[in-house]
Amino acid sequence: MSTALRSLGLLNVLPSTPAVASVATPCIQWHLHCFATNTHAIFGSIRANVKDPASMRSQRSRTPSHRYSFADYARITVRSGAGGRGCVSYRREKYVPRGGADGGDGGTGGNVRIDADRNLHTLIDQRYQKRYRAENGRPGGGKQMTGASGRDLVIPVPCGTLIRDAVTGDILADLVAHGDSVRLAQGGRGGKGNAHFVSSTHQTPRFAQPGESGEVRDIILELKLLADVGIVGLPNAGKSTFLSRISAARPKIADYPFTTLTPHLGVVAGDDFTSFVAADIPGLIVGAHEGAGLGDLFLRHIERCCVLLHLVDVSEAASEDPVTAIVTIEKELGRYHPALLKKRRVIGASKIDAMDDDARLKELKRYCEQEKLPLFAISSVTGTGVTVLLRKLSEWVAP
Ligand SMILES: Nc1nc2c(ncn2[C@@H]2O[C@H](COP(=O)(O)OP(=O)(O)O)[C@@H](O)[C@H]2O)c(=O)[nH]1
Ligand SMILES: [Mg+2]
Repeated sequence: MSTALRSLGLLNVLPSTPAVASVATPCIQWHLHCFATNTHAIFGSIRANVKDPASMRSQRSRTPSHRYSFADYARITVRSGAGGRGCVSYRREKYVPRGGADGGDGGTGGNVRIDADRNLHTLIDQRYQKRYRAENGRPGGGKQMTGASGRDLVIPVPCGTLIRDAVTGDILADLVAHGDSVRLAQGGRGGKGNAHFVSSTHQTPRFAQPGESGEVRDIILELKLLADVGIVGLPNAGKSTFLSRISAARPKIADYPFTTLTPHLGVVAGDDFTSFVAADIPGLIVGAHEGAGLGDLFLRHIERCCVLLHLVDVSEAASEDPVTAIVTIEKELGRYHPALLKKRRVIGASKIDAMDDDARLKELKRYCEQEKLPLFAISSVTGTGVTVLLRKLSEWVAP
């Protein structure tokens, strides 16, 4: 995905500075520039108020509630530093009569950057700090001294964070690997000092430019976990038990629905297969796409998975028969995003140790043959069929 975005040039996207007429004097150029920037801002905000139904829908369905402890979404405002103002000053020195203008330029404002950091795992910091501001440039000084530039502000986020413009909904960057970085707001330019405006007919200019103001942007950060295999299924299908069997992850497990309230990642390593990362995605029930239960908020985490492991309880204790359970979940996946159904999907018939007879399993087999879905019968408690399934998953996720 990130490669696709990179090839489209979506990384390091910054608004361009409006062109200024080259015939104007530097001072007029400056005012023209300010006018152009303001006009740009006014028309930008008018455009932003035009409601696009598609983007509205996607915004609404993805706006999470803060009820969940897992911080995978944040809306922040970033502001780059303003440029320092130029200085008005004149050279005064012994034996140098009429020393002339020597006001220096203001320093450039700091940029705001977002960097992917492999040591972070959630967007918890951005849940508490909503406003970020880079340092302003310092004003210029006499003796043609340029002001110091403002320091850049770097906001570290976990790998797998997608950055959107909060107003337009456009994707600005997808920071997948450690060290990926995007500049979101460029610091304002420093104003020119009066030394710049000296000419043969105007030898003592008594003005200098003010610094350019910084950019302000509203940004949405969405964390999409970087897992190879996404484990989905109805509550109590045995997803968390399976993840804790195959990895060191310890999600909460119990025989009531919604035991697990946040996604969990686990690294699956074996002697005879390549290791991969699996994610337990909780909360899918009928109507999840409309917000039932935990809603479909966590489905964003399987958008990057290459394989979906769909677990279904085939024991007698299951509340639904396996085929109905599969159809329910597939409908929810399709409603969230049809592309999810184009991913490679595997059905895992779980809890086979608790089966009294294999009627349900046979029915499921028929359905899977008809739909051409691979089926694996497993038990996370006894370990039956688990290694075979893991080897197959590892084969599919291997690059
Ligand atoms: N007998 C048996 N019980 C299981 C198995 N896997 C999970 N369970 C039980 O099923 C219940 C729900 O499991 P859990 O992993 O929390 O399901 P989740 O909601 O899909 O994460 C728990 O009481 C587990 O002990 C299994 O393979 N065999
Ligand atoms: Mg669970």
